[in-house]
Amino acid sequence: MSGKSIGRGWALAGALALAALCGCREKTPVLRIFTWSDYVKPELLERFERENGCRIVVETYDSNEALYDSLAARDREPFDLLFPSSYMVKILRKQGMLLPLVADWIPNRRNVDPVYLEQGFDPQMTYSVPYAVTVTSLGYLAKDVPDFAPSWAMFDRADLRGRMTLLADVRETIGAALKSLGYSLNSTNDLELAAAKAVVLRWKQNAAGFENEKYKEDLAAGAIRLAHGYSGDLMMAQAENENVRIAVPEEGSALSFDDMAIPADAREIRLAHKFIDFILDPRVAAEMTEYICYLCPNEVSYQYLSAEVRTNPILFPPPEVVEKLEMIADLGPANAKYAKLWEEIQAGQ
Ligand code: SPD
Repeated sequence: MSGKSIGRGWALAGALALAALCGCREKTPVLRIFTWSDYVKPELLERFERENGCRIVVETYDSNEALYDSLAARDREPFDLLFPSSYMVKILRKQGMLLPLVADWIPNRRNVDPVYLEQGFDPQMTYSVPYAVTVTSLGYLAKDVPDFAPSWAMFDRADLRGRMTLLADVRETIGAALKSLGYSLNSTNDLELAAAKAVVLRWKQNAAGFENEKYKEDLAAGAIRLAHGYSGDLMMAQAENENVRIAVPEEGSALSFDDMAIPADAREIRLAHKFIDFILDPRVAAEMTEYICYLCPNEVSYQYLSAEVRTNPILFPPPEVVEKLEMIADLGPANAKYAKLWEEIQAGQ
């Protein structure tokens, strides 16, 4: 056999392998989603896979900053859809890490609740669409925490020493300390931030630690008695243990929207838009709200929610609570102040 025909043979084999690979990709596209844990109903993912002839792979992160670090890391498989909080959407967008959305591919965007859109940072939904709402709260065991008060001061209680956790979330926990002192959770004032750091260090001495995911199991199991937590996670703990109660601190707390956004290096851009549109279908949004215990702010979906969910004051907080909530904002260059404080807090300085 001549060298020429060996070359042709290899070329043919290569072409066939490529065709098989391409054919395979065409047959079963893979949508890679990067999101928070317990944040999608598996049956809805399966339905989307069936209806769109695709496969979904979900990977999770436990904070906006962890999401940012993963995206910034080189040598990783690109994701097709992300769920950052609005302030992180702004940061990613400024750094060219997101794609603008194609509005015509998301007809269900008309269902998004305008009340929430107006409070967000992307009311035209140019780069992001709201997915779910978090009201950061305190979860506690009613029978084991005597004289509970809806206040950040609970983290100073000596009788709860070692039985409480704080969120391992820079903006949430420094924000809680700022609120406890009567300041904005978006403060960039150095004196206010120094005072907040002192509060977090004091709380740290009294708490079991900083925790972003396991606290819901620990609370439900009675391993801790009080948790600083994301509302839906605390509601999941409540579903496991009816002794769990949830309260929003009277000094005020954080309101966050986690949004859907497509990273700049996404491969399945059309499919990611289809998924966003699927989530914005009112019946899908209602089913998702019921499962994840966070409100999907889809106005048309509210009629499909159970009465229990529709009247839940954590999912639909009354005006007196809403007025005490503050959205976590992107602070531009001052974000670095928070990162530095957080490092110092972790190091116990
Ligand atoms: N298990 C899902 C947790 C998502 C909560 N949202 C985080 C908001 C951060 N400010």
